[in-house]
Amino acid sequence: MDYTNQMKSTITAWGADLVGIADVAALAGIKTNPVDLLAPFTRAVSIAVQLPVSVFEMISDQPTPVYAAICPTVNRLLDEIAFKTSRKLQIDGYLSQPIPASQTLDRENWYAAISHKAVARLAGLGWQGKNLLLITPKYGSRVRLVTVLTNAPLECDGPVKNRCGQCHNCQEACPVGAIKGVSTESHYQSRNEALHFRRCVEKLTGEFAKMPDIGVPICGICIKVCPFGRKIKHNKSINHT
Ligand code: B12
Repeated sequence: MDYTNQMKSTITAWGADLVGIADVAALAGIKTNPVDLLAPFTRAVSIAVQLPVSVFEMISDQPTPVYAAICPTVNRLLDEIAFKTSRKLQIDGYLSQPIPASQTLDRENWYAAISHKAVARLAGLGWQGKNLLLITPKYGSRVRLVTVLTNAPLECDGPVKNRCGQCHNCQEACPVGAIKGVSTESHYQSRNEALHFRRCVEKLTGEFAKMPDIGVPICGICIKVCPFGRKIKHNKSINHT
């Protein structure tokens, strides 16, 4: 097996559901903190972990305590996988840097070190949907993401086609009408092109995060109603009588 596939199967064995490689050159122009974050690197490894479908099915018009508890658990798993990935790349002789799964560096404008969604899209994990999130063909947006930057000579994957089509489920379901319903073939030029961004931020930070047993700015409604990844296979041999 070549080095890229070896790395991908090792990362999968550590608990990742999806792994792809983005060419850092394709990220030219993206906002990063610090501005020269990408300078020493040529590749970005994008890693996704799926959340249980049932967690989203329990959400109606607000996030649930179960969802609030699971998000940090998945972030911890992602951070651990990213750390181990980075460590292995370093042992193999390459530079590497994990970017935390969920760390906001600018709380006024809501920016992290780099957008995991942008990396994931260029690594072929999915497309940027009308809900502004990464939508994967298999799990929809029911995944959380992490990124590892490296200069290892990994083989790159490429973006996949946007499959939102005429679906407007997320736009119709958003409790504050934040989703504009605009399609993109690649990615939005600004968050405001896809969202009434402040409406989303205010609902999540001003209301949902202040609810008892929630405490974090989460929602989950535009994830739940997305048709991608919603179906699960039932084991027909199980007798429920
Ligand atoms: C701050 C933050 C928030 C803020 C601001 C959200 C926002 N839209 O920026 C708040 C608190 C509101 C929030 C809300 C949510 N968040 Co949030 N959030 C983050 C965080 C920590 C940073 C995001 C950031 O820096 N955005 C910067 C903007 C500019 O990036 P962007 O949204 O991707 O959009 C631009 C780029 O993608 C760019 N782009 C895309 N491709 C390319 C390519 C090139 C070459 C260039 C130049 C640009 C480019 O174009 C877009 C417009 O400029 C990330 C973790 C991370 N490091 O990515 C999680 C993250 C984005 N959040 C996540 C989630 C799930 C949510 C929520 C659903 C809440 C929840 N858990 O229920 C909502 C969804 C809101 C929505 N519909 O967008 C997940 C998304 C997973 C997925 N499947 O896509 C992430 C990745 C966390 C994770 N580790 O998984 N979040």
